[in-house]
Amino acid sequence: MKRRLLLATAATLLATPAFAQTKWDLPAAYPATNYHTVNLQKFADAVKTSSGGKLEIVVHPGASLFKAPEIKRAVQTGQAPIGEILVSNFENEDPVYGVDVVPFLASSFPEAKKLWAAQKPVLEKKAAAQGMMVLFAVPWPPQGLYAKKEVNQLSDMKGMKFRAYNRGTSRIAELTGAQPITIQAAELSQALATGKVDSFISSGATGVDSKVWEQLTHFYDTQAWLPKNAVLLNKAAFDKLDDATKKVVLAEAAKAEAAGWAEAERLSAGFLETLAKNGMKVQPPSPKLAAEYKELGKKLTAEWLEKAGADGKAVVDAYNKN
Ligand code: PCA
Repeated sequence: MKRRLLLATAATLLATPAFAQTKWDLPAAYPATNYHTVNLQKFADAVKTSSGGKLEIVVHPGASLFKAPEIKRAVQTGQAPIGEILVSNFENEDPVYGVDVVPFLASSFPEAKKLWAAQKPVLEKKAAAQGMMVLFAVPWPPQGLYAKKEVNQLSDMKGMKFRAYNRGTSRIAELTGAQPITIQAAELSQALATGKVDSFISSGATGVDSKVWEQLTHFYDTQAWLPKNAVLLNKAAFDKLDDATKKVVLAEAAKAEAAGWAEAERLSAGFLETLAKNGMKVQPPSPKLAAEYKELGKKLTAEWLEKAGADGKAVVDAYNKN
């Protein structure tokens, strides 16, 4: 009996591959076709190949594994070893997460990149304190205003049912007399279709993902900020990898960051063309709307700086220095 057991154990050992294979589930909140998700998939494929199959990352798009606001906690607690978050979703936890949604602080791709360089050390410190690492970040295109009617000045937003994705976008609704309703991108189409919301601020990418032309008519290209997605990694999960695989993860993360930024910028104008092709009026804001929005931006910047304390000041100072 004992002998048979021993033989069985030996057989199992022989059947095990020479290396330990690790599988990581990666929850993501945006559609499989979105360039963020495509970039994650390429990262996963590259890690698998470069690690010789030792590490497999399985991307779960569309908030199918965890809803967007739950992903950070899932990675922190190790329920998911790795996950993609919208950084500014966590402004409620700490205002410093909201820096890339401060209107007009960084409103072009080069400025957003500068802001990322300034923001990264602070985010890395926060992540480390929660047992996580920041692997890489990729921006969304500049944020504009979607509506179902003309908006020539901020007061035209009064009474709108405004979809917000975080604290900063809710605050814009509050200050303009619109009604903020927080809804993540995965539920946006549904909220538009049922009339729960009739306006929002986001990128052309999310407008295309959500086929907003089915309900909305106007897009104002206000280019107010470029929020970012970041990929977080549970540090204990990382520590379990062998040294060679750790190197692969970090090297492929750096490549994914560079590729993601390039792709966001490359696709940006095309999203607005798609909105226009589908019948939306895509236009720059009127001088009045632009001027009022800039003023609102100043107010929001001051508010944010006050809330974000020393960490916030450090990010903005580092940003202005470069
Ligand atoms: N799309 C995401 C975040 C920013 C963006 O452009 C959204 O609207 O939820």
